[in-house]
Amino acid sequence: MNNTSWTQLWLDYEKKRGKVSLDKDNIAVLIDGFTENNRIIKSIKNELLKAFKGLYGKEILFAEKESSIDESTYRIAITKSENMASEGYLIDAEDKGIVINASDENGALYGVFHVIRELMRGTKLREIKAECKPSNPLRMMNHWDNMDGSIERGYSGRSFFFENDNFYINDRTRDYARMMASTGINGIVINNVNVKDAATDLITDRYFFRVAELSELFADYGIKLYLSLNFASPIELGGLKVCDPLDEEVIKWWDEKFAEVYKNVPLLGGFLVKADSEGRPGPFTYGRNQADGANMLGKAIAPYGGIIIWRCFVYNCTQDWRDRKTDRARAGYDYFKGLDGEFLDNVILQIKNGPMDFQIREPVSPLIGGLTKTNQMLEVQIAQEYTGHQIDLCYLMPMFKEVLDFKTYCSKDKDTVADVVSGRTFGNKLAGMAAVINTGDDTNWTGNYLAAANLYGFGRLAYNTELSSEEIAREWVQMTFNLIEDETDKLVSMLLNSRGIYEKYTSPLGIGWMVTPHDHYGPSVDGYEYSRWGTYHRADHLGIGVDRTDKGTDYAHQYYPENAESYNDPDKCPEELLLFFHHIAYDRKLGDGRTLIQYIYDSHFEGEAEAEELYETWKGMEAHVEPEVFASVCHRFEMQIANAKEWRDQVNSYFYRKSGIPDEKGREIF
Ligand code: GCV
Repeated sequence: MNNTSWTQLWLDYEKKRGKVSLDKDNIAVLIDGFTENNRIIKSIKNELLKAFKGLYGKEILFAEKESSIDESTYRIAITKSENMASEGYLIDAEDKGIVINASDENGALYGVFHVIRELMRGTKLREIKAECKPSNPLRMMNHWDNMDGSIERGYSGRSFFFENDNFYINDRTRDYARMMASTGINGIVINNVNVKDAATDLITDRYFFRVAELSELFADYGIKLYLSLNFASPIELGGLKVCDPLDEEVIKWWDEKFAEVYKNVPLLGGFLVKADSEGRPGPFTYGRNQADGANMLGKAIAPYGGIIIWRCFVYNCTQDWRDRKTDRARAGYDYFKGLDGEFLDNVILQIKNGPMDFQIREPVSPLIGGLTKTNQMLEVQIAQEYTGHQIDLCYLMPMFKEVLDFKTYCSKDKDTVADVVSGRTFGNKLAGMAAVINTGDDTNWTGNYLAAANLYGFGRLAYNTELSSEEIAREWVQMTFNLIEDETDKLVSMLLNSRGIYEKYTSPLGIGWMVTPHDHYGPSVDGYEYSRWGTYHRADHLGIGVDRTDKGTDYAHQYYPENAESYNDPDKCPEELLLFFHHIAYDRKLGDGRTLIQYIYDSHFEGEAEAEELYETWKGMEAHVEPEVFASVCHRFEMQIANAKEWRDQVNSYFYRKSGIPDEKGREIF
């Protein structure tokens, strides 16, 4: 099988031909209660045709009414039933076949993809049963694609939306929308949050036509298109002197701008905004706060039903933190907590999972649940910026599950992150999850073939936060490959272990960073682009870690008391976050009796060895994987092992030199 089939990722029906069988000869689909020429219903029909043709070489019939289906034909009914949850579905067996009940087209679409998924996994048609509704109302992908075709933190080629300030809208775009819908994604931001150059013009007639065209294509799959917005547009596009959110002229400019935008792109979902961060303009310039900025836009967009997604990744990247009290981790909470309750209903705050920046391990941001009167959604990153650039294997669902399961103590019950960001805790209608996406124009979409597990996984998890990392991994492996059962198990466990392995050979115990500045791949123990004021790990000859207790930056007390108390105390702090919260002596004993320095050495040796084991396990799958895929993944593993060795050696020798304490096991430290 040649590599082009990978354009379809987990929806490669042809690949399953002969591998899965159908228990019925004739299939008819009856659509009942939905308008036949609805755009999503049309997509459903196309998908069913494609799936049955691909999987079994079978044509299926679309019946107009019940009576036209004869006794020998198995029926798939797609039935509108009002009492179902929005975007949910119920699949059940009935005498003549199965029925997919849904109250809306998105629910019907997801129900159909559920059936297809199960068929691809070898489930018999008549045995497919399910009752599903989305955990989160908003389930979004955020592209950091620039209009010149580059992608900020992209590791899979160039943008498939843009090149040379032009749009691509083609079959690949449609495949992308199909794949996203198949996992339950219902919103996509197509351009980078750092809005510069031509991207500022996305809200002008230079691009209206193309944005509208793309929004229509997305709508065929129940997906709303969103844009990232340049807060300084009134200056850059409107020729105004300021973009002060309280300035009358600025307010009027945005009112008129959104009227124009929605006249031309009526299907637009709204805007994502990065303000006052890493050089982006924002309300701070005018002495205004984040609510002033977000609400000004929220008010202007409200007449069109649009929403403003305002990021909380607001911090001063030039701050001087030599005083040991100033702490970047504090920034989100410090800027936003005091504004809780001041944001409009159509504004939602998007909060990164941790207080820093997508490290392999961080505590959950204290803003999540810290805000109790404000719409909020979780932002994670499947683009592997700090987690191996899609060279190293790092399946991220275990990390996201930990985040979702974290108990915030923000309420008596329903107080996990999953509860808060789904809107269950505080009754928010606007709520959900977003991921910075890991795609590009590489044929296989994600550079590393195995990184597609994160693309698939995020959508599935955002739709159903109850799914386990393992269930998601298994679905993906079964749909994507044709492995024997034993190998499926092995690949699933490779995925499940990969995050822990990456953490071991890079930066364990919550210390984070120690990564090459700017590029963020490979070790540089003291390196960090904003390190003018010293290192992030604050290691000296006695110990390592950042004191974020009440004796240090007091970040620990941004949490509710139950968490604050444990984070503030090195004896109670979860070990995996010890160095995030505490400066610890190298000779301090950890839970299992090992000293901190010994833990650091062991972790790096183990992590590297386990990366080699991953590769060995993969090699055992050669017989059942397409040669090109096999070879490409082998190449990535070779690079991963080289990377792991470099991390192991640099980190271990750095801390050996700093501490002067040798490895108890006498291993060579370079
Ligand atoms: C889009 C980190 C990344 C930046 C990114 C930023 C953000 O700092 O390194 O590339 O900018 O996060 O999330 O806005």
